[in-house]
Amino acid sequence: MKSLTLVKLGGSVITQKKLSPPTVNEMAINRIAKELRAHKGPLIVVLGGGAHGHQAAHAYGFGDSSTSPEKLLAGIPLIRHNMTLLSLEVEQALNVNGIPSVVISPFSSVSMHHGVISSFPTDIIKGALEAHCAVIIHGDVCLDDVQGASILSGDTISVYLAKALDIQRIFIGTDVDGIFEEDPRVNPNATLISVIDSSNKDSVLAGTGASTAIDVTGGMVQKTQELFEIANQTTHVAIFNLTAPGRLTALLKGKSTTCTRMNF
Ligand code: IP8
Repeated sequence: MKSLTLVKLGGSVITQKKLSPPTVNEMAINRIAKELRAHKGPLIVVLGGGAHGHQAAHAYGFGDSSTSPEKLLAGIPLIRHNMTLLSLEVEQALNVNGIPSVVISPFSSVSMHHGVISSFPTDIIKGALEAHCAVIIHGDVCLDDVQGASILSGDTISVYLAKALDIQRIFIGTDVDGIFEEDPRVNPNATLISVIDSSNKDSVLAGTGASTAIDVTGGMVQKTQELFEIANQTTHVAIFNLTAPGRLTALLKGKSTTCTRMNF
């Protein structure tokens, strides 16, 4: 599919990650919807969990290997409810801003085995894109034949779809400028790495710190590692600050902006 682009909206940008009960960041969602208009082709928007996903997941013991399957299963309704609310807010903002879009929820079709995707049909996603709808997919809780239920993160979805579909550009929106030599929340003078390639890949992984807010899906190291798997000559990957207005627009228009690009 020509110029298929995937944009991940980090949960810490589209929700108020430290507020409980979970609250969406309406201003950010509306601005992002306007920026997404800069893209003129098929579009997949992947949502991270933020307050809507991670607080409930944490409360039900996801991310802790000693939690019983019964407790994990009991968390399904609340996590699903919160993620559905978040996805509908984004869907509404996109539709209001002239981007016809539909939500496709992983829970209805994805199966997991010990925290890893065992089945993720993509026919409906392809069909919706061919019908000229932008597809919104959110991080979710899914049934798992070993542990009862598992969290499927937005980054894992992005990596899976990059391998399953012919995605040309993947833009991962976070609340920092990209990947730094050290955790910028700990050291505000940390240096931004503008390009990661085979020469600095290992030292980058050694330096990426864990996310500071509650994050049951592994923080920055796991996310960075997953992205390394998909960056290649046909799939362009960039990690950028989605809280900074205009950077998403610049990336979508192929212009230079502050970010970390992966070149392998
Ligand atoms: O914020 C997590 O997705 P992520 C999704 O991309 C849930 O790690 C439901 C916690």
